[in-house]
Amino acid sequence: MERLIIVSNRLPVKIKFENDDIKVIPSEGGLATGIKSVYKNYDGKWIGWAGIDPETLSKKDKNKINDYLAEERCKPVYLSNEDIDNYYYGFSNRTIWPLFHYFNQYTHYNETYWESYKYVNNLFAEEVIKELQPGDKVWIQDYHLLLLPNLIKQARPDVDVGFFLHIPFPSYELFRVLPWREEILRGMLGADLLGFHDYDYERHYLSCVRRLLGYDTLFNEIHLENRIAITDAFPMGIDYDKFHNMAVESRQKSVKDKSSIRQEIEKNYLLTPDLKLILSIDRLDYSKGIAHRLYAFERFLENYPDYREKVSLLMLAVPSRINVEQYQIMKSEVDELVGRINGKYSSINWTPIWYFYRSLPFHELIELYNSCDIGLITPVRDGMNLVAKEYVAARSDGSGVLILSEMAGAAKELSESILINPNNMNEIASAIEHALNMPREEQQERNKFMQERIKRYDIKKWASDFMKGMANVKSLQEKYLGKKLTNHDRNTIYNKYLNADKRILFLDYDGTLVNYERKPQHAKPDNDLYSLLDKLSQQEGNEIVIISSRDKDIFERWFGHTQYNLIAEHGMWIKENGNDWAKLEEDDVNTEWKKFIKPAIQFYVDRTPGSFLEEKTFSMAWHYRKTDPDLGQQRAIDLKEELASQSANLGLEIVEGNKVIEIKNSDINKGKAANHKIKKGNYDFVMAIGDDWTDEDLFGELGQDAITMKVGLKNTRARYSLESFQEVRNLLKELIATYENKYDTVNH
Ligand code: GDG
Repeated sequence: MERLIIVSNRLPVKIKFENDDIKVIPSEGGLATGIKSVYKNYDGKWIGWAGIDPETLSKKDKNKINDYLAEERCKPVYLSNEDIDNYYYGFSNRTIWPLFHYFNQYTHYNETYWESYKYVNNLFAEEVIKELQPGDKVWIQDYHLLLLPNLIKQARPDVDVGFFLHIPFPSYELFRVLPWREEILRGMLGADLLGFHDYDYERHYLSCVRRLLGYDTLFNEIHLENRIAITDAFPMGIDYDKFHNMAVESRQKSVKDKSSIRQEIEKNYLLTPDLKLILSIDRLDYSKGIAHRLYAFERFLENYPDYREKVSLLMLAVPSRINVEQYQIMKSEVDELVGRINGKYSSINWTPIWYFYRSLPFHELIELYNSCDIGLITPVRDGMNLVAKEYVAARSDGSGVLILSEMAGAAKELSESILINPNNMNEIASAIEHALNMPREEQQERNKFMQERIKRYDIKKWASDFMKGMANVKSLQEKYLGKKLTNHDRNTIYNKYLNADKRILFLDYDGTLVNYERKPQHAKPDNDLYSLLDKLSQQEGNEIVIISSRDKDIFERWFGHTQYNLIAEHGMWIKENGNDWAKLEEDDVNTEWKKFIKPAIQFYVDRTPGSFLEEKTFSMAWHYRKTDPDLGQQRAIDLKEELASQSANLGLEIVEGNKVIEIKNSDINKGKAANHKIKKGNYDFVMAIGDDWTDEDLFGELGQDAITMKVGLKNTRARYSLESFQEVRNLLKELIATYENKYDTVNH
């Protein structure tokens, strides 16, 4: 059976010490339910922090805990108090959490936190790596472990890694302020599949990867040096049946079996029979907009005075991260606000806000969901917000109105709720009034749609969809990797090379022989390259042709002093064996079109900082490698369209290269130029290596007998693919060495 390793900050269990005994109680949480549902297809293990300080445990207790956890298929990572302070309360909850929720002003940039975060991610990696067996899958959860995917991938490239982020991923403008932004992005990129709740978070992540790391993306594919990673949106669901069925049950017995909260309310407050209840439940967290909600309720009481004494807000805030000062400040703020509003509006018969700062057992939560007329959920930013889904699921008779912030990921799926902007107090106040007056049939109609949707895409479906996503990535990767050169292929090529008398090697330049990244200085030939090409061209029977869309003058400067064959400008110019440059095409190639097209390209240069126009004798190119990647991409699409419409019937061709759009006469291309060479010789070894679209003509023209290779993981006509320009150089060096070895053997 396949194995699945889940990794999260906390294990889905609680460890309790009772009467000198230790108990391990499995969690009822949504994530645990989802994961358990996919476990039936896998042998699995869950690795995470056990929530316990190892210093307080005797060796015997520790062993006992490990054994109990093993029974639950869990393996603990032990973290010291200092780790928890710096990694958990520090980097996770004082840096990542606020920044990713757009609370830049609360974000701490602290080296000690960062060092601890790296250290703990490494600790997790060690534990995971110890567990791994060939063919395992690993699924990592959330923002505490952003570096873990890459730590695992580096150690075990054979293992499939998935990652799911439960909180938002912020926009580039915000993310880029993080001093460790590249490390974080690369850490996450170790995953083969990266899941987010929402397409917007996915889009932000892709944009950061493009802008900060310079990787190309094609829809949701990220093209890394040696692998494809995929991003996708998986909106997390809840265990619908559990919430709904329990609510149905609870309604049947609620009259006799009241929850502690209800008993407390009835004991302490006067309750009028027709009092309407608004429910709010969250962890006490600044992202949840709890103060906003209180101000909005106050505004409601102000704007609609007739509802005083007829409506109360029941607010449950679950204590959370109390070690972080921002949470303490917020608690005082909420306490004061509740006191002030109650002080202002309370009467003998009525308390506007009932506020409880604690967590409740599950059945009480259900009772509250089921019995309160309105669910009011107003986060200022929330990855998903499961409480909103739970409120709808637990409406056993389909009545009830959900008022939900647009800023919660859940808003996309719960569009039949009343959606509000949490910063707009008047809008929330009128939404409450609207909800109080909504006819029961309309409530049921709206909830019916939402319940159906939440039931269909529940937590089990979420987990199984993610696992399907992992399988799909694998087959996509295999498709790309299918062309990777194997050792067997290499040997075949070396043998063919050795046994041939007349060889020709067509080598594209940028991205094939040199790195074609953002820095232009990398494009110049270096000494290693000259020496490699010299050796290659000096081996008996060899002709090498550097074939490029580059301007001939640049090639003259770089290679004019050598004996290599050069083909420039897509095949317009040729220089053979150190002779002068000659035109490959007829003299009368028409270039009249250039004067019409140039202003159009110039217009794009002016509007796209970082881009430039390169004018060659027979073509014009718009380069956008150094522009903002998203802007460059967008402008490239627009320019292509514009050039296509302007150049219709002119016999021109628009070619999309690596961050360049080029327009040229359609009868000039690398394939035709190569053919010109091939015709002249009787070659028994033909090889062509290239990295972009313009090389596809070359591969097509040379046909099946030639050894064609594409650099990078892209769709291609070539027979093989190589990872990088470095791998090209290594392969050429191997060819030289194989030949030299044979030559030596023959002579000694
Ligand atoms: C993060 C993201 C994303 C709450 N009070 C009690 C209680 N709860 C349970 C709820 C719900 C869960 O806690 C809270 O989940 P949320 O999704 O609302 O919020 P976060 O804790 O911030 O979760 C969030 C989520 O991860 C999943 O990806 O949706 O955006 O911030 O399930 O029922 N449970 C019990 N007693 C309580 O008093 N038993």
